[in-house]
Amino acid sequence: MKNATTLIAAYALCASAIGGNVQILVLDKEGKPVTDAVVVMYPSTPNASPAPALLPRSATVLQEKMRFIPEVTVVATGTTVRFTNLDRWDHHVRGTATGLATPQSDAGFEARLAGKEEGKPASSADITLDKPGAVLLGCHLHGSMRGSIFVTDSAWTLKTNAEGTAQFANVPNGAVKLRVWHADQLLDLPPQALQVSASPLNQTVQLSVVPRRRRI
Ligand SMILES: [Cu+2]
Repeated sequence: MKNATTLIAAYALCASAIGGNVQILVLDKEGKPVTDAVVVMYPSTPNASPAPALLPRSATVLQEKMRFIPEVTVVATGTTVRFTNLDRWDHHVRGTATGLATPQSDAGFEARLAGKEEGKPASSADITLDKPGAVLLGCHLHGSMRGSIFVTDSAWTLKTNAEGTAQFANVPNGAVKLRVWHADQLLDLPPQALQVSASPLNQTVQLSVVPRRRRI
């Protein structure tokens, strides 16, 4: 009898660990899919991590042809991000914290990166981001350069793809708080509550803005 109880308990634990597949579609104000929106989910089982992990252990943001590449980077709190200047001219990168998570924060950073000389390694700066929230990237020398780093406190965080979707597998069953962030969405969207079960869940989130087009 004791064994049977243990078995049932083990099965229940296992069943609760198997979650559902969740797809979030982000649309702009006009109903078009939005690429590079950040989708954050907070499952009610906070210590359940996605496998394989969705977030990188480290990240690199290049400055190349007057752009930040990638334009949007998502990292976990505490991750070190390397800025590397591949252009022949200098960049003076700045990061400014913004958003709900750090409204009063004066956290920010600057890095002057010399232009790359032929045959020499590119100059880099390593910045550790230890506060959750969005960091807007800019350059003191080139006003057109825009980018962002979203520092997340949830292992369940993804950028939307070219179709505007973020797909999460095996999200723990139960209540999940959903948050969507986009650099052009200045007024943060209210978080949504989802109920995840074994059956697939599709949710659409609409921004109240039309993100500006990236200059080619
Ligand atoms: Cu620059």
